[in-house]
Amino acid sequence: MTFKLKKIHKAVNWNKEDDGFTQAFWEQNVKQFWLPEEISVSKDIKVWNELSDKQKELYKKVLGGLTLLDTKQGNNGIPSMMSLTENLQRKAVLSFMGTMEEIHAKSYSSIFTTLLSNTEIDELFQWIETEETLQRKADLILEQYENTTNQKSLYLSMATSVFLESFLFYSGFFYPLYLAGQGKMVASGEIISLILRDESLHGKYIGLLAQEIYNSFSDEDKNELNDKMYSIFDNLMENEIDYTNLIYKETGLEKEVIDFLKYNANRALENLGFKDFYIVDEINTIVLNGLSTETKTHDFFSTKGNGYQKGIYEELEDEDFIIEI
Ligand code: MN3
Ligand code: MN3
Repeated sequence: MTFKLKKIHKAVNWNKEDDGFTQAFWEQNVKQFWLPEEISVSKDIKVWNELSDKQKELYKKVLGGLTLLDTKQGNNGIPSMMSLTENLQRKAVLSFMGTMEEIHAKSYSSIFTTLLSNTEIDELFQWIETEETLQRKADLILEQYENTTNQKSLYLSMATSVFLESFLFYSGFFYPLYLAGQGKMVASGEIISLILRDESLHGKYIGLLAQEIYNSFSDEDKNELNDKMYSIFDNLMENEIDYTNLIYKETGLEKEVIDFLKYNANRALENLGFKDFYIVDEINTIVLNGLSTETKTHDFFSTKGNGYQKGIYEELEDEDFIIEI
């Protein structure tokens, strides 16, 4: 029987480097692997019970919003980018990141199940589905992810992904970092730190892939992509400010959260190879300390350590990411 092959099927070959950075990112991603089951959120129950109703409400909402974003990133964002990525090592790195998105999404549920009643959890998931600014955020992101059909739209999906991971998440990260920095909700804060450490790596990697695609275009195409990219950026920021003003209402923290968003929006643009867009004068120092992705040695007598360690974990340095593409 003769069998005519439609095309040649290739296998991923890790024995050679396809580019100067993907294997390093694979290794770093794998080293950072963690599971929520390894952090005992029950340590937070006592503090949780001492928080005011308003504080609890805000905490639940920021985690609810983050759950939606991680769900979309795992189910839509990563698959859309993988679908048009030809290189097999790069596909593997993206796939690993996608798995981590599902772990992030699940880790919020491990916090909910420890701290909330079933009714409260149901109400929260109901809130996620009905809060307009949150739904609109998902809409804006999915509009791009679901239209990834060629290299230009792949570039814009990667830019959207970097905005999501390096910028939009931070309206949610702010409050857990703010409380953990004051010794409150420290175990949950540790989960947030681990997620943040992952997102920081994802934003850098996808930023590099995006820059490579961008550089393959003519000046005319680059101008067109710039306009579209900044338009996505503006729409996301406008909505994010509305979302922040809504959930942080009457906390007195609104301005600080928006400054923090702007600071991280600049970092997202940097990942894509663009200059800062905002001038940000001051960031809440408690929260800024929490941004440090280094794993500190756990100090059992204080609440400062985020000491989760698995295997060998080396601190990421900015120099690790000076990569010529
Ligand atoms: Mn994530
Ligand atoms: Mn991510």
